[in-house]
Amino acid sequence: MRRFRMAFLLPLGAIALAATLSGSANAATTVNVTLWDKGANANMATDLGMNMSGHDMSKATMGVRATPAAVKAGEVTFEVTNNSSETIHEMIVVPVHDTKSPLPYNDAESRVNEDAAGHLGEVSELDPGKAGALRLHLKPGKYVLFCNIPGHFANGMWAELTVQ
Ligand SMILES: [Cu+2]
Repeated sequence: MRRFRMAFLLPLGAIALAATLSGSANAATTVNVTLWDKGANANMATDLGMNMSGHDMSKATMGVRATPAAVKAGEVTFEVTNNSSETIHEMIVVPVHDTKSPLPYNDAESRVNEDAAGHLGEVSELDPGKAGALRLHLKPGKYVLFCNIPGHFANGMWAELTVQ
């Protein structure tokens, strides 16, 4: 009798575990994104975009903070808040095809070339204090979240996201 019960219970346990795992895989994933700056009079760096020549991110006077920095593949919701008191910011999502190369950049406009970079979606031009959301279906890989108001990306306004 005892042997029978054990044999019967083990598969049930396995089914329960499988249900739990698939439940967590389907759970909504949210990335909280904060767009920040040190005020409209702060210095603007011109070389702090991802894989540009500058590397001292402590000089960035604006930025993108994304938590968590790594999420599971699938549906991902970005909840984006512009924490600036006076400057419009936005968040654009593109895939990173080469972790060592800069994004395609238009020097004359001081902006990333969004189409060439593979624009996946954005929360466009949030006024100071405003919030918006974006939902994307993301495959495993590296992505970058950045602001493409002229000059902002090169001033350090970007963050990486890993999708596993
Ligand atoms: Cu910005």
